[in-house]
Amino acid sequence: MLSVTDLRDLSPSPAELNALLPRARVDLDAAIDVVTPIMEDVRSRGREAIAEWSRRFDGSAPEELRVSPDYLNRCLDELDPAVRTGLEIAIAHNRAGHRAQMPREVATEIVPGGIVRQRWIPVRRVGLYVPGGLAVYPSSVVMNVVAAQVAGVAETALVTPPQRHFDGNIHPTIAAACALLGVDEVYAVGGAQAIAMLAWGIDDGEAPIAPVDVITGPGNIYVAAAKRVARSVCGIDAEAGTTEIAIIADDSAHARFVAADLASQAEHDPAAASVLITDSEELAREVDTELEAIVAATRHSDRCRTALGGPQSGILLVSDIDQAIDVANAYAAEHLEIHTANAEADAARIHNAGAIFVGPYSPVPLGDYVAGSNHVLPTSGTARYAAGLNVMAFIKPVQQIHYTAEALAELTPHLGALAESEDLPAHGEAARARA
Ligand code: HSO
Ligand code: ZN
Repeated sequence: MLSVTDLRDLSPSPAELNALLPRARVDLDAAIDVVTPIMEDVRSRGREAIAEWSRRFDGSAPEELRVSPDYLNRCLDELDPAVRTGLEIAIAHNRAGHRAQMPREVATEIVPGGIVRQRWIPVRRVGLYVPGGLAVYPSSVVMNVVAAQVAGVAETALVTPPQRHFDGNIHPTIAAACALLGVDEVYAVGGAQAIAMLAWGIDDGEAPIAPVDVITGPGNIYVAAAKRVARSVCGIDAEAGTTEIAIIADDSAHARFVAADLASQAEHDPAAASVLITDSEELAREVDTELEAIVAATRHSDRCRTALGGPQSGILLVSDIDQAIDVANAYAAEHLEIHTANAEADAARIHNAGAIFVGPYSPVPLGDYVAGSNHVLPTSGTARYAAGLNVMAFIKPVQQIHYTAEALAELTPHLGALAESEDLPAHGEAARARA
């Protein structure tokens, strides 16, 4: 089912290796051309434009853009108790995981009486995008909202597409998750029109919607493109595109576990990428056989088969685990699992991955829901420089400077010399004025 690329006798340069790796090519520039006029339209015509674009792309538009608190609460009341418990556990675990990310404020006495304080200030208002396409992700509500709440964000506006099957309202499980998390500013709008609404706000006479400081959340290529456009007026998180899983496995790995995890992410999208990097031909064969069985029996069989058979998926045969690690670092997967005899030590050598899952009992779906880690992660190789969603997306490091008269006086001659060297005498005078 998976195609095989043999890298064993090759010692490719970084560029050659990159060309050999299975990777979907995404044309974000073309998507930017599509979303720009939509966003301009929303910016100038507000609600009316949103309703028109929603009808066109989502097949329905809600009567009221803002979801009523009544609907949110009713959906929580009617939520399957098992799902409610799952969400509650996900929320509690994510709170713990994200609290650990919060940096501490530190005051450093640079010179006697001269203090630089490193503060971390949350942005005031954020917009969170929750997709509602092929699959509906209440878990993404948890991932976005908990990170923002732990960071100390004051206002959260959440957007998610209207659903035709629910009379243009948002998906009931997403609504219930919002209610559970105490998010009551929720809008039934998706796509580029939602991103435009968040970025520029709406002020057309009816209840105004304020622009946000930061937009986060995963979405399709048009949402990603819209976030790039919005970046001119607000902050955005890293781009999370179509899901990817890469697994490093040696002959100690359990083929069924490996196959099950490859299939799990293939289920997201026919364009999802599942990549096995192994030095064991036997394991490669076993995994492929297991995959056949898993895919034949699973509910989204067609989707999985397309994803696993696509050029973005495959098996990479390597000579040893050292090469496997080099290949994984070059690929920079959104999710990387390590099923090797020395999994923890091998994990320490990974420097490019959105999130690293160590050992046979840490599958990606654990991280998707209840591990306490965030599942909004950088894709398409961007894990080389970008991080998954975390509290840092919502807080700004700000330095606060506080010197005494004596501390300033000590440094005034040095400041003056530097100011003179830059031909900025008024800078030196500002310091000397206090002498
Ligand atoms: N694996 C997806 C997240 C997700 N999985 C949501 C299930 N629900 C991207 O990290
Ligand atoms: Zn997933």
